[in-house]
Amino acid sequence: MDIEVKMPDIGLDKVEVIEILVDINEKVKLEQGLITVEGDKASMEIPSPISGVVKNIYIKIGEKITTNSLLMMFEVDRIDSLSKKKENYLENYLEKDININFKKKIKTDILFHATPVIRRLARNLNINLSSVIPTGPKNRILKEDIELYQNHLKENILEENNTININNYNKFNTEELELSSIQKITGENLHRNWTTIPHVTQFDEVDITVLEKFRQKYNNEKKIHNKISNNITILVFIIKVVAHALEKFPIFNSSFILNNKKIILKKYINIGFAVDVNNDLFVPVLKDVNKKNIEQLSFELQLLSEKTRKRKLNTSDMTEGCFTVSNLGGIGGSWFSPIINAPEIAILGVSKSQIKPLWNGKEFVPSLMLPLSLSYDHRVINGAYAARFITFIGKLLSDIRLLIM
Ligand code: CAO
Repeated sequence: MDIEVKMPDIGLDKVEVIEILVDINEKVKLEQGLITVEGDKASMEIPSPISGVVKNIYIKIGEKITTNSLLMMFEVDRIDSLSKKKENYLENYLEKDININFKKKIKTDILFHATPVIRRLARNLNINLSSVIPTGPKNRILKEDIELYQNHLKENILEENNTININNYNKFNTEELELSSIQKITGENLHRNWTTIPHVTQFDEVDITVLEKFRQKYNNEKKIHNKISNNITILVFIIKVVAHALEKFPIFNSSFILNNKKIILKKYINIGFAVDVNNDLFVPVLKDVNKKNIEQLSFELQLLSEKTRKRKLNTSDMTEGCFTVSNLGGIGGSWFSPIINAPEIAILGVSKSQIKPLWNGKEFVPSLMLPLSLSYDHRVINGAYAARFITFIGKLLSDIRLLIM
């Protein structure tokens, strides 16, 4: 059966055909773009009201057309009986009257502005532009909007797949556990950060033999004089050294503002440290680390750790961080890639130190080596800057006297 496809009423008197999106003999799906027309203020794609094969095209690029201009002849041999929606479209079309719903559909489709390049991109990616949220001037859809929508689609597919997997599990020999509210929040943040920030992780191993000897000697002497005092842990030295490195490499002490592509440099140095409390992850923040000595920092770290374990942190304890240190060394494991805690732009992962043979030019010397993993936002930090930053941290941890230089 042959069906004429005419120009629907899109609320404009005359529009120019700027693109013909299908060819003769092409099989076209319902709502697939047929032509792009341009009015005074915007260009828009006219979707097909039916599925079928294009038999003839009656318009040319550059031609001015109006409502009801004959666009194409379609050969329609079969209506997809599974799709009620498609049947409605066709029935209404056969009555030679453009259905109200179809009109509405066209109206919503043209509420956006998009250049032909963007329309072509959307078509190639099989994306319906009416679903994309425009962020450009005058509601224009930008390439970034399409990319964002594509990511959103991927996430939905992933979520759907996960749902299917859960339903596939046999409830008799498995158990379903609810995620805690903290896990849900941190999970969403981690997922967003992991999928939106281009992470690079730079690894290094640092000789802390001398520092560890000093730390143990200092702690032992303290215990002799003051029995109730707590150990200063290696983490405190790492945090202090990181603060010094942030002063020397200020780009690491910044936030990246995506919308206007700006970097906000911070003039304070607050460092968060990851704390695990029964699988809930918290990041309390030590404030003004550069202005405090190791003893003060150790005291505050213990106080904040205690508060975290008792789940008594308040908002100010967890905000205004500039950089995060995640130390799994007290537990074990060798290397890991930490996820950046946005809007920060880098995070330092620390793993368990181990004695390893280190060549000093003459012989192998048993040395206490601390594994570091620095993940950074590659939009802001380049590899050379990151390598210098982690090398600087390594130097300071190998010889803590450099802190006072
Ligand atoms: N390598 C070797 N030893 C390490 C170490 C490392 N990387 N890090 C800590 N240690 C040592 C400490 O120096 C301390 O030794 P001493 O008893 O000789 O003083 C010992 O391990 C215990 O340290 P600690 O873990 O009690 O204290 P801390 O200051 O290192 O850390 C806190 C405090 C709160 C961060 C920690 O208890 C904690 O919760 N760690 C888990 C962090 C976490 O969950 N990260 C995951 C985030 S991502 O999911």
